[in-house]
Parts: sequence; structure tokens; C-alpha cells
Amino acid sequence: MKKFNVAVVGATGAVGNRMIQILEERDFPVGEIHLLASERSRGKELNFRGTPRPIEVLTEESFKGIDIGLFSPGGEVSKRFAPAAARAGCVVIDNTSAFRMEPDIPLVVPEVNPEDIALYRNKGIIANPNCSTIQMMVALKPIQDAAGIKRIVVSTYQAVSGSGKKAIDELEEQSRNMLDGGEPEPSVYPHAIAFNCLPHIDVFLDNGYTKEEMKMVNETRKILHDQSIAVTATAVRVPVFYGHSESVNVETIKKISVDEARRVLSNMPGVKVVDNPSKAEYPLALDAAGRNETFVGRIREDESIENGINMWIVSDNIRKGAALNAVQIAELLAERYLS
Ligand code: NAP
Ligand code: 12T
Repeated sequence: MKKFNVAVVGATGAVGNRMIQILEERDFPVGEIHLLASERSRGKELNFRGTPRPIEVLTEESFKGIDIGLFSPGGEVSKRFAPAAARAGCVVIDNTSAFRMEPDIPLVVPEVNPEDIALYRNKGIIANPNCSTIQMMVALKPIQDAAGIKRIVVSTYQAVSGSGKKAIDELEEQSRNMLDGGEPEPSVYPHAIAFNCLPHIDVFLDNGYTKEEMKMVNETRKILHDQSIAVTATAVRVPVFYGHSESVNVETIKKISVDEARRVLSNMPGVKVVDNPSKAEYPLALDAAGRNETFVGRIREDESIENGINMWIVSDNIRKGAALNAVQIAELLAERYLS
């Protein structure tokens, strides 16, 4: 079987670390692996398949002979280095928001729009969607296919791991400190995140929405190939380490019953329906953490409109929301286009 030389860019970060783990778990056909990060990580090592590998400092020369680059070094770094990598012949799968809305760059959730991967030929770059968008797409694709989607109203409850290593440490330290009677000292977030909910993810835009909220609007339409879908989002950071939760209200074009919605969701690859309210069974962030599935429950009719369904969607934001989705893209790319 053919093997591929892989570079993980941002390997020391929350997403990059998980990418390395998922390449191992899924036995991706890796030839050489290169683990890249910033100057700050010079001299560090990380294990791949039980062997310590040095962290290499990212430069434009890092991509000679590399087939696939899994990028998560932040938007500005991706903007600078992904084109250089692509020019060197490496196909970049980028986890940042840098390229997602560029019309000639594909934005892919493998269970939803795998055929778009072919467009990697335009720029040598494939964009991985935002974590909150990915899990919503996996759950809404079967609803779209069965009944058509007119409008989506979503509120998110997002884990701190979405903002990286420093934010995970901040929630832990702040929680301990406040329980010991101390005052919170916010650093990553503008306010205390322990014992709090912040209706503020990424930066505010001129329309009063945050950039995170507008990613959900714009990425949804691109992935579902339907610019007519109306989407409105409220994105909230909650004191959870791993696993984003979402309350999603969907207005469909045709009527879809709760039973039919449950049936099509149960048949969707990557989805697990957990929906036994009488036994207190519904998707939970603590259960989704460390798992690859997107969990859907609380499926019920929206009795306030003609054709509406409500659901609660939970997934591990660092796995399906980032690293797993990227490795799944790499698997299809390798199988269908690079072999
Ligand atoms: P993180 O834990 O803070 O890690 C950042 C990583 O980027 C580290 O490996 C860091 O290396 C590296 N890096 C930073 N500046 C660099 C530079 N100038 N050159 C080379 N490497 C550099 O953050 P994270 O949570 O892994 O997220 C990283 C990015 O992934 C985010 O900015 C975001 O755009 C994206 N992301 C996407 C999703 C999604 O929704 N799909 C979810 C989470 C994150 P050092 O250790 O050397 O500093
Ligand atoms: N600000 O990839 O803070 O666009 O949770 C993902 C997660 C940006 C992104 C977060 C963010 C992205 C976050």
C-alpha cells in the first residue's frame, strides 16, 4: 500500500496533538512524519507510534517531499505558509478560518460533501470547517435530504478547548482558585470563564454578531450547497473542557415527523442517536469527549410552526470538530486522488 509523507503544522497545540493521536488510532498510511511548530518549541519532542520525534521549526522550506500537510497553527500562520506548502506540491488540509470562504477552496465534512475534495486541485488547499459547523452539518445533512431546509436557529454551548491549550489551563486554574475563595484573573477570555457563560466567541463584527456566529451562517450554506438556507446563530462559551453542545431548531420545506427524523439520523454515518428522555438519556459533553461520533437527541417537533424540528447535538470539538474531520479528509484524499 502506498504511504504518504505527512506534516502536522501546529503539532504542539490542542488540535495538532490530537491529529497525531488520530493518525495513530486510524493507522493512516504515514511514510515520514514531520511535526512542526514555532521557534518556542525548538528542542522539544513528541512521540509518534512510540518513537520520539523532534519538533521542527516551521519555515517555507518545510514542505519539500511532503504529500499532505495537516495545518492548525492559527489563521495568520496558515495564510502565510499554506500557499508555500501547496507550491511545494503538498496538499494542505487547513483547520483555521483563513481559507474557508474562498470560492475556489473546498470546505469539507466527509460524511456530507466528500465530492468537493476534488476541488483541492484549484489551490492545493482544502479547508476544514469550524467545529460548531461540522457537528451541525453531520446532523442536518440527512434532514436536508429528507425534507429540505428553510431556516436554522442555533445556540451553542462551546468548550474552552476550542480556544487552545492556554484556555484549557485557564479554566482549570480559575476554577480551583475561585473555589479556594480567590478572585478570577481572566487572560484568554475577557471575563471569568469558571462558573460563567460568555456570549462572545471570536471577535465582534459590525452587524453585532461574532465572527464565530457568522462562520456558522456562511459555512453552512457553502457545505450544504444552498445559499437560500437562512441561518441565525448565538455562540456561547461555557465552562466545559471538551465537547460542544448545540440547541438547533430547523424549519424544513416539507413536513418531517419526529419518527422519520430519528430514522434518517440513525442511518447517517458518524451520527449516534441518544434519545430516551424517560431514562434521562440525551447527548452530554462529558460522554462525547474522547469519542468520534456526533450525538443527537431531544428530537422533538417545534409546535410553534408548521414544519419544524428541535434537537440537541453534541460532539468532541477537538475530534470531529477539528482533528478527526481533517484526518478523514486526508483518508479520502489519499484513497481517491493521491494513490
Ligand atoms: P493552541 O493549542 O494554542 O496551539 C497552537 C499551535 O500553533 C501550537 O502548536 C503552536 O506552536 C503553533 N503555532 C503558533 N504560532 C506559530 C508559528 N508562528 N509558527 C509555527 N507554529 C505556530 O491552539 P489550537 O487549539 O491547537 O488551535 C490552533 C488553530 O486551529 C486555531 O487558531 C484555529 O484557527 C484552529 N482551530 C480550528 C478548529 C475548528 O473549528 N476546526 C478548532 C480549534 C482550533 P508552539 O507550541 O510552538 O507555540
Ligand atoms: N475562535 O477554527 O475559540 O475558526 O473556540 C475555532 C474555535 C475559532 C476556528 C474558539 C475560534 C475557531 C474557536
